[in-house]
Amino acid sequence: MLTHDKMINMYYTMCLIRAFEDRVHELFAQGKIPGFVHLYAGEEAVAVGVIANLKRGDFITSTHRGHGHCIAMGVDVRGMMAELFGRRTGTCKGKGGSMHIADFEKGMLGANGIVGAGGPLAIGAALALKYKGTDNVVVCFAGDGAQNQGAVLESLNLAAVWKLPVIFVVEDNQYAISLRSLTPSALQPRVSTAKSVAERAIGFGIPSITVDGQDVLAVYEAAKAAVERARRGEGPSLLDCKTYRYYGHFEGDPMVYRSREEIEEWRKRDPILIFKDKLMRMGVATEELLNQIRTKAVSEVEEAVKFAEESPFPEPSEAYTDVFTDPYY
Ligand SMILES: Cc1ncc(C[n+]2csc(CCOP(=O)(O)OP(=O)(O)O)c2C)c(N)n1
Ligand SMILES: [Mg+2]
Repeated sequence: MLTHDKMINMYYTMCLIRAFEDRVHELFAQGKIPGFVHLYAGEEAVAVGVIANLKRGDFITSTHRGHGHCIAMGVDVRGMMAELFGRRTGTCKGKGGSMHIADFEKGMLGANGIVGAGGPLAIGAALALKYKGTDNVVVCFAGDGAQNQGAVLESLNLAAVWKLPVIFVVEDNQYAISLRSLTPSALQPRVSTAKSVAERAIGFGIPSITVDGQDVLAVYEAAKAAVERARRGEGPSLLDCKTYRYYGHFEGDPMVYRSREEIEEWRKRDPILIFKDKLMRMGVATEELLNQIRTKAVSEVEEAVKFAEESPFPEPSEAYTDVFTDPYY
């Protein structure tokens, strides 16, 4: 059972992710953030609902849209913002940027610019945990588009064969850049003839479930069963979470492939508003308290922006430290 404190905490984390992403959207438009940025706003319930089931020693692998996963794992938002700004105080000393934030101490094995690359990393980590004989688990977050990458399909197969403690979490936001991927549509056969990723998982011998990705409590419950199964040593599961991203594929995306009406429709089922309504109806918190929590999240992000802007850039003499490319190659 979720305690009231834990639910309030989950609400705060969702608000913190939203505040972070909304602010980054503005900062990017102002030209303050270099590189590519993919925002998670709209998908908060997935990261928070799943990660609320994790404990110390568990790991996650992430995607190019990884800020929400980082924040839900407890990565410091000041370091994250500084990382986006390319500053020395960033989580990865300003050298990774949005798509390469990793914080091993927190169990966050890294955002990843390579679509589907989290699959092999997750099963590698899970194999290590199994060897060590712990009851820790690994969550592999990946998009709907990533589900058709060979590396992900091989990871599903190996995870099932080796009975690894992995939870595959599909963030089906319906688009892979501008292509409608697995969601049934006139274009569906261009990508896969399977009706859904959940259905396809059965073929690998992996139990799966389709989840309302806008309802954090539904995600929490589905993930709880999958995490418990993995901790018992019974192997992997897959959660197919239906969700939606509010901003473009990347910041700067003209979004010609979807309508304003479609976005408005999804915003009506906003995960933070749905949770807020539930918390009030369940008597967990008053509207006043929930509004204060949201304001607190916004100020935490403001502090992070200040911290980032006041932080120095890395020294040029450190350009080749902590990076894995050969400067002479
Ligand atoms: C191996 C690889 N192929 C292609 C790309 C280019 N790319 C970046 S994001 C993306 C779409 C990913 O879609 P999805 O997995 O649904 O994630 P979403 O962006 O919707 O969160 C593609 C094709 C890449 N980064 N890596
Ligand atoms: Mg997608």
